[in-house]
Amino acid sequence: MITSNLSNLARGVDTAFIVILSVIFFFLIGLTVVLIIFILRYRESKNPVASQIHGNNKLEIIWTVIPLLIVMAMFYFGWTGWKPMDSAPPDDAFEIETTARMWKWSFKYPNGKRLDTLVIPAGKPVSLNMNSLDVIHSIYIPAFRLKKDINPGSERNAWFIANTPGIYDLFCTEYCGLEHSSMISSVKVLSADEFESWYADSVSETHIAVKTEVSASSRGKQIVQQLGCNACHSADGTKIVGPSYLGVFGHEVTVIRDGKTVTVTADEDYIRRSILDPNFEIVEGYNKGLMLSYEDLLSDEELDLIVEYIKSLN
Ligand code: HEC
Ligand SMILES: [Cu+2]
Repeated sequence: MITSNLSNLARGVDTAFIVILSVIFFFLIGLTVVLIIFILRYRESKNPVASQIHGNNKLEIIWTVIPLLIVMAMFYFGWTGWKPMDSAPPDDAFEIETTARMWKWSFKYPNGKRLDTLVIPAGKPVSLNMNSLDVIHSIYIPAFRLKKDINPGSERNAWFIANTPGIYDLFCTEYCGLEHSSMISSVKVLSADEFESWYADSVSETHIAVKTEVSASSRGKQIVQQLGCNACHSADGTKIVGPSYLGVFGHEVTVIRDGKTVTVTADEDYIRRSILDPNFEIVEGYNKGLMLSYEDLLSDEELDLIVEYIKSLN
């Protein structure tokens, strides 16, 4: 079968694609052949005097009706492929809160689990309730033929059924700024049984795979990587979108607070405040509103680990 069956949406999209592509190829080849025949048959040496033709109703009707039927067929397949994407999710759909922000995906499950990859059961409808915190993003899972814009301030839904266990790409397909290309993640489709035990497993309560054997600062580093902070911050002194973490801790930082320039010492509270309420004070020379609060993404323990990491770079 040429059409994919990885999700309930795939066949409709592939069918429309193949129908349209076939029409295109038919005309590409047909017109090229006719062109060559005409060049040979009516070239000047064979046909020195041009013949003048004045209208032909039969031809006019034929080349109006046939293209009309062709475009109506394309419309039909396009419509039937798109319709299931626009329908309301079934009542038994598994709902996942999907949040897009510059430049990270976050998937929150009904039991509080939170991850940056999408883990779902095979053969069961999954409904993504999607929201953007900042700009327009667009979710794209090519294998499932799923693609939908996510606009800040209005929740949108996308639902589908993944048929086959496996790992598939998921990314943002709406150019959303400097690190747009790092908004890449994956979908892990598990069999229903595997999903049940994964879902019930409380160890991976959040997306932070905290390993207890390693030091606090390297666990903090892991968290910072997983949350996507490094899209905007470096650890080597390079300015990206935001200041580098290098040598911030314990130093004086000039910030704008309520329109006034003040100097503060970057202590633990300052670091915490910078992460939970980034727009309370803005580091001089940087833009307001780029960093958004991570309050709902971090536990207190994780926040402490991040502070340890930034301290360790001093
Ligand atoms: C979209 C880009 C972006 C992301 C993602 C981001 N930040 Fe920021 N961050 C900024 C900008 C811009 C500033 C400077 C303006 C300000 O103070 O809010 C900043 C400031 C900071 C500061 C204060 C630094 C200083 O030199 O005083 C800290 C600490 C910080 N961010 C930590 C984090 C952590 C930890 C994360 C991930 C959980 C993160 N940031 C994610 C853009 C970002
Ligand atoms: Cu994006």
